[in-house]
Amino acid sequence: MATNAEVAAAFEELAVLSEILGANVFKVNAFRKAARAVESLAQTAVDMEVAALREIDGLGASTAAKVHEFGVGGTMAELEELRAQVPAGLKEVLAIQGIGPKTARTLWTELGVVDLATLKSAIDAGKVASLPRMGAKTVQNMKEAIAFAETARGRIRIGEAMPLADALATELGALPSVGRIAYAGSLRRGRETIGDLDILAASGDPARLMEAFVTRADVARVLGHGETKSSVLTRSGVQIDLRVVPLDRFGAALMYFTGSKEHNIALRERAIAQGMRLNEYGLFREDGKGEIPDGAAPVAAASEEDVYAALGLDWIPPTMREDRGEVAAFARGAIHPVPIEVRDIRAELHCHTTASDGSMSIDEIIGRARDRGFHTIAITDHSKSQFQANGLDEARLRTHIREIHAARDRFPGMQIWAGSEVDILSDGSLDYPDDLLAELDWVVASPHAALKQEPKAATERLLRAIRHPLVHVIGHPTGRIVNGRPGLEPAMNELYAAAKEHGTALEINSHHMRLDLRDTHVRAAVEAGCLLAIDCDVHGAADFDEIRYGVLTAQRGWLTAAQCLNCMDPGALEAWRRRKR
Ligand code: DGT
Ligand code: CA
Ligand code: CA
Ligand code: ZN
Repeated sequence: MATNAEVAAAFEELAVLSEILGANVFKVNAFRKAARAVESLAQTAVDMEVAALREIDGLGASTAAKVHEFGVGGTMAELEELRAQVPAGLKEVLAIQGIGPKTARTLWTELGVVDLATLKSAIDAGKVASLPRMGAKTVQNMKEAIAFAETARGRIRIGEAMPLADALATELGALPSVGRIAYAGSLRRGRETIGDLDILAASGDPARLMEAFVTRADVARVLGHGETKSSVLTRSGVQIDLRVVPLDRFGAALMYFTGSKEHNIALRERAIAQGMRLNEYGLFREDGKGEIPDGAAPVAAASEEDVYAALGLDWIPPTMREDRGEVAAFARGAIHPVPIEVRDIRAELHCHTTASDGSMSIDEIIGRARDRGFHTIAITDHSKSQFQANGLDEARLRTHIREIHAARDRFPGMQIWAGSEVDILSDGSLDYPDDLLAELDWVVASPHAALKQEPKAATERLLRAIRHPLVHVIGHPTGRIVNGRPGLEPAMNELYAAAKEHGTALEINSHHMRLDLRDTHVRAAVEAGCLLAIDCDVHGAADFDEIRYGVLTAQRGWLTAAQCLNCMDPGALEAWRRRKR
């Protein structure tokens, strides 16, 4: 059955395609609104009656009918029509940072750009620069963004891969013959980008499962169709490998296909040193001649725990399987880090309301945080330099502070802080004067502009913000966008040292487009003894769910709850906040 995320993605695609085709702005906005509305719906949209759908804010007669249509047939006729009219390669053009549907339309209709290759030739031939409103700087930015995108080519962001894998596992897992199904590979390890999806299943009727897999509505091309392995390419261009393995070998197979390859190699060496062999079928003991007898029963194979235990190891979380010291750390008896879990998160400390560029009111966002079991929320709308995000000037911020404080009476169980996501300007000064910052309960300071600064200037800029006595957290410290732009490249070690010294936390921005700090930064910051905040940078209700990606990134950096602000109890968090006031 179609999830709300799938329906929302269909509306988003309708919006993009109709904008490329030059539809009027009302129509495009109606699709966008519908996407937002469905995304933040508590019930499953396709289960609802059309009449009930029409009542929802953001849906109208036509979009409600489309939700129903999607529920019945897995697509929308209008979407199929639009897809047929727009060259498929324009998708990769649209994926370039800075190129929106309007620009894509101009490039296509004026210059005949249909994919990345034709865009590059048009740039090289000087044709793009000759378009109206297209300065040399814009073209240069476009060139850099293309070069960056090409290094990421073929890898999709985890926020796109995970919903796809979840939906697939639910769909195929519902077949009566399927005993177990799980995703493996880089997705299970929580990497920020995914090359292809690796799905494992145990089934009493593999032929039937494979048939169901290769004939799914979402399949564009079947790359392979066998008894135990099949591969397909989805319409959105994602490769999915499905392997069927015996149930009593599921653990060994899951370990093998989860990887990483480097982690597997480290385990195989450990097995050999203990007179055993490890492969995708299990852990086997060698005979006197150093061989595995044909048909030998494995020492362990059914579960991952069994295999790790037989190797003298505690079970290693998939997010830590990168051969970065985890095998030694998890040797039986060693004290190893217990990585943080989503359920440990009890506070959201970076979010936006309708006062700047969020879609929720103060009360709605607090209510959503409370419903998640959070005890604390800091509302941090944008500061004045973020005019395109409707950043607040000083007068508006003072009013906003009063309104946020007034909400405390309506949510007696919650700790509610009036904050700001204040811009760190290019020289490291902040976008509000200190006296105003001092009136705020909570200050997240983030870089948003001048993200191509030289490393030295970037280091000075961020250090100045870290040392500022009124700043609690540095938000998305580098400003990078996954598969989008590299962001600042400061001397990270200097930042960690200063953050520790000044008691300023560094953020792991959970949004799958950001994941900033990234996994390797987190690991270094943890080792340096820094405190980290894991926040969702909530703009809409659905953003609270981005926490899973932030937590995966944190786990990859070996972060434990003890070093994370969002895991503190309310009293400890309040005491920590007050140190900066
Ligand atoms: P990706 O797809 O590029 O994001 O990265 P992975 O890690 O998902 O890699 P993939 O899809 O090529 O293979 C899935 C897992 O299968 C990988 O993490 C480990 C295992 N694997 C694949 N090829 C080999 C190999 O040659 N040796 C070993 N030891 N393991 C392998
Ligand atoms: Ca993979
Ligand atoms: Ca694969
Ligand atoms: Zn921000």
